[in-house]
Amino acid sequence: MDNINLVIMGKTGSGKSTLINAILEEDLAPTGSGQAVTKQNKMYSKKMLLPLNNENSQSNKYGMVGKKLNMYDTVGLEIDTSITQNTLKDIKKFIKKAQEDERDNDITLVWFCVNSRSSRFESYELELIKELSIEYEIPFVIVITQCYMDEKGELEKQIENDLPELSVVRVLAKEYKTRGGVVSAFGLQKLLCKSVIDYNNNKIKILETKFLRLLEDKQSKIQKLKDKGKKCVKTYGDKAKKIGFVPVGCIPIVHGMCIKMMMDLNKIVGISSSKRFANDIFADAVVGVIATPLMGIPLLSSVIASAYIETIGDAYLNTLMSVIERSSDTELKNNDLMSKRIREELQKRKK
Ligand SMILES: Nc1nc2c(ncn2[C@@H]2O[C@H](COP(=O)(O)OP(=O)(O)OP(=O)(O)O)[C@@H](O)[C@H]2O)c(=O)[nH]1
Ligand SMILES: [Mg+2]
Repeated sequence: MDNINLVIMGKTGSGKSTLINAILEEDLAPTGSGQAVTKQNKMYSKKMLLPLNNENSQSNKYGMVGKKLNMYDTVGLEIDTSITQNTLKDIKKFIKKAQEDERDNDITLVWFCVNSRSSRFESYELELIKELSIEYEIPFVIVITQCYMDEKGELEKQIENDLPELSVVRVLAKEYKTRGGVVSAFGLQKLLCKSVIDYNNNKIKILETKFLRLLEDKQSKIQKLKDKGKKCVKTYGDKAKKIGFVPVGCIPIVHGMCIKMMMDLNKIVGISSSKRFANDIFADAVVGVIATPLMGIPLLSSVIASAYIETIGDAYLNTLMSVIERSSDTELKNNDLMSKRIREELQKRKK
């Protein structure tokens, strides 16, 4: 028997408990309008036969495969309340536990309910979905609930636009009586099929999104470091401009500034370096990266001194950036490894 672990989340009154009762074909979860009805997260389980390989199958309402449906009904979300914080803590615990206990054919996913008549899809809902799906690598299906009309509304279009990697399914969990007649429930079977049959595809999509997000994060982090590094180099260059005429005897002072600048650059990118290391890499940088080492020729003016410092700074910053770009987060924390890579990179640039 496979377990299907479903977390049902969404704003208060979106129809979470009604949906659970409709799927389990039993009034297990209390429902109602007005104030929040579900006051505690609660799991409802039932063994069911589900025809999960053909969503149009008419042979049996839910088909032929034996599944245990564990449906976790949760307290309605509200913006910035301590109740919602506790609800989320519980939900995270539930997801983690379900994922740890998963056997080969078990699946764990979230149905996020949004009332079709909501005026908008809130930004906190969007952020929450993104955060949870990425952190737990868990597929979400967005369930547009209480759909009395079977046509795509603005809300649904907005959600599809905001979350293109997720499935969106429209449902009416319980028939709706109007003066004009009765609108029959619809969409439940499609919801189950989308959740189970598309599970692997959806999981892959989440992993892809996570990977792209990590890549973007890394790139923007690198860009920030680069900007900070450039500022640092510029500061040292400006400092040199202020020292006025630079006689030959002052070259050690200029070199001292370069070494200090390189130590600062290391610090900016999170590498702690000893003065000795900075001295060594400075030698590498001067001999290797700058085509004509200025050591031998007199520094005639502060403008040249400043250009000299900035050239070394830029070259060293580029070296640091290329080392960081190809190092993982764990590697970045290993100071010895980073020092080794910086030296190797400088040697490579020398050739
Ligand atoms: N006819 C009909 N009514 C629905 C449907 N879904 C929800 N409702 C009504 O909407 C109200 C709220 O539904 P609930 O299922 O209690 O909503 P909930 O999300 O569990 O709400 P909380 O527990 O308060 O967070 C109830 O009066 C339901 O009868 C539906 O598919 N059809
Ligand atoms: Mg409820």
